[in-house]
Amino acid sequence: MKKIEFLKPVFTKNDFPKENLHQLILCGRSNVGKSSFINSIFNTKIAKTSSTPGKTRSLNFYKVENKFFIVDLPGFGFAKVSRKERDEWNKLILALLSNYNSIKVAFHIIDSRHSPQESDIELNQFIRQKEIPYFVILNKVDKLNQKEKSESIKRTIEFFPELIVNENLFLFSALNGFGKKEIFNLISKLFL
Ligand SMILES: Nc1nc2c(ncn2[C@@H]2O[C@H](COP(=O)(O)OP(=O)(O)OP(=O)(O)O)[C@@H](O)[C@H]2O)c(=O)[nH]1
Ligand SMILES: [Mg+2]
Repeated sequence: MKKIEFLKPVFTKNDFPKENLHQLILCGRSNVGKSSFINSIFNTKIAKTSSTPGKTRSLNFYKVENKFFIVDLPGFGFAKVSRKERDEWNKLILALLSNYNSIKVAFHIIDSRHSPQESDIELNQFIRQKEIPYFVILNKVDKLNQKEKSESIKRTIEFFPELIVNENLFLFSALNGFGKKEIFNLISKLFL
């Protein structure tokens, strides 16, 4: 398995790592399983997860094989975060995506049981506007049967017609590892 280490939590622009490595950015609504994604893909418990939304409160930088960063972002759409904290996060994420000089790929994680929400649509538009290559990952498919998996794909493509299954749209379960091999191959192809 690949070596992953937790580099540091980032709360302000000045804390961004100086090392100019490529970045895989994990984004999506709170509680969709962004931190669990890291643990599952790298067979580790390095990322803190919680059944209570709002667990990740900083931009958490992980370094993989000394080759690239994975950046685990705080989820959006979490009502209990104060306005001030949310504004700070937004500024920080904007700084990460806009100014920080290195190649980035975004993994937009969505709960496969639900339609994309307004905030997912905004995120999709934002990523596209920044011309960041991105992939959508429908997580928690362990909760779906075959028919529901197909429905989840169909529904997601209705919102984001540019998506094609197994090209830039993947089914995944951090719980039972469904789709893990495909996503691991994708990460290897992109960064390793
Ligand atoms: N059934 C199931 N549960 C999952 C899966 N992935 C994550 N979870 C659960 O969903 C909850 C949220 O997971 P996290 O990984 O903390 O989610 P997050 O997106 O990092 O959340 P924030 O840090 O709040 O943005 C936890 O209770 C996880 O155990 C999955 O594939 N299947
Ligand atoms: Mg998290």
